[in-house]
Amino acid sequence: MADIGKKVFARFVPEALRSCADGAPAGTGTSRGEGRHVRIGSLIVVLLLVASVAHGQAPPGVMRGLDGAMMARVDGGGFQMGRDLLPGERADLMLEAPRHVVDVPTFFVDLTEVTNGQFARFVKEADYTTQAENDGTSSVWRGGEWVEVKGADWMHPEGPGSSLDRRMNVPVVHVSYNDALAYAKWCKKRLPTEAEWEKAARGTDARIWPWGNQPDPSRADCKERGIPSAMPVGSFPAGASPYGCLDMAGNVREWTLDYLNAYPGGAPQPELYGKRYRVVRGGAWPQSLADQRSYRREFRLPKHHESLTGFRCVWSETTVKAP
Ligand SMILES: [Ca+2]
Repeated sequence: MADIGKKVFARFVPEALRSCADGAPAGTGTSRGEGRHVRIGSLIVVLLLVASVAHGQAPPGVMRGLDGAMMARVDGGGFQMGRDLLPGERADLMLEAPRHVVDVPTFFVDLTEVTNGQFARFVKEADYTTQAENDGTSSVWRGGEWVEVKGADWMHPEGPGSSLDRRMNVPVVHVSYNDALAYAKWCKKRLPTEAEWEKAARGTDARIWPWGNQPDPSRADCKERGIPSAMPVGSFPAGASPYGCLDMAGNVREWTLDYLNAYPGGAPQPELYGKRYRVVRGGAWPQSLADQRSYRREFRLPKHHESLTGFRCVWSETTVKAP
């Protein structure tokens, strides 16, 4: 534990110190007054880190990544992944069964989805062009259906005429799996494995949603809540996971690192499983709370991009490459 603390400290704290000196990370739209609070908050985090590492202890549970995102520590150990089949359910139609224990090494996970402000900084510094921009078109969820819109991309979420005005703290969308990988590589992080994502969302007590086992529309941007868009990240603090991760139910659904494959003991589905689809998790704002259960698995082709899917990143001492 002490080793990982020192290595994460070495990698993250210099950037946190720069953030203290420079103010808030670029693109967050923070005002001067808010910037002072960010600087004070960052300084407190850094001082806590210095104190804990100086005493040879593991770092506290939250730190700042190279992209400015705050990250929560998820201690290594086993958790219950997936769920059991209910009476009458067909195993060959249920991607999320059977429930099984997965041992996950310690990692750090973004508290929120990657925002437009953070992605804008990446695009500027890396001179990056997304898949949707190259394609010249993307899918927009409009009026309860998918519409293919020419000119829709991360900077124009509803197509030409739309913009990121007042949306810099809203999750970036119209990003493919490969776009998400590129962002993660830029800030020396990676996408979460499915197991990491699910553990960050539901902890170790096999709960259904990040906050517990009761469906509660006040805790997520979901269909039942009735908000017709994604919201600024962290708008539902009562929906935090056991590790403090926000919007893991709803807002935008999130790419994970893994291909869609059967769980141990799961029924074969040759038309779905294999090196084809990447898993997305958590559901999006037009989806019901049932679709936002933390064990639920959706999947998309890695080149896929549309207005409801974004991502968050993780960092760990162990190297994990995309399968
Ligand atoms: Ca989400």
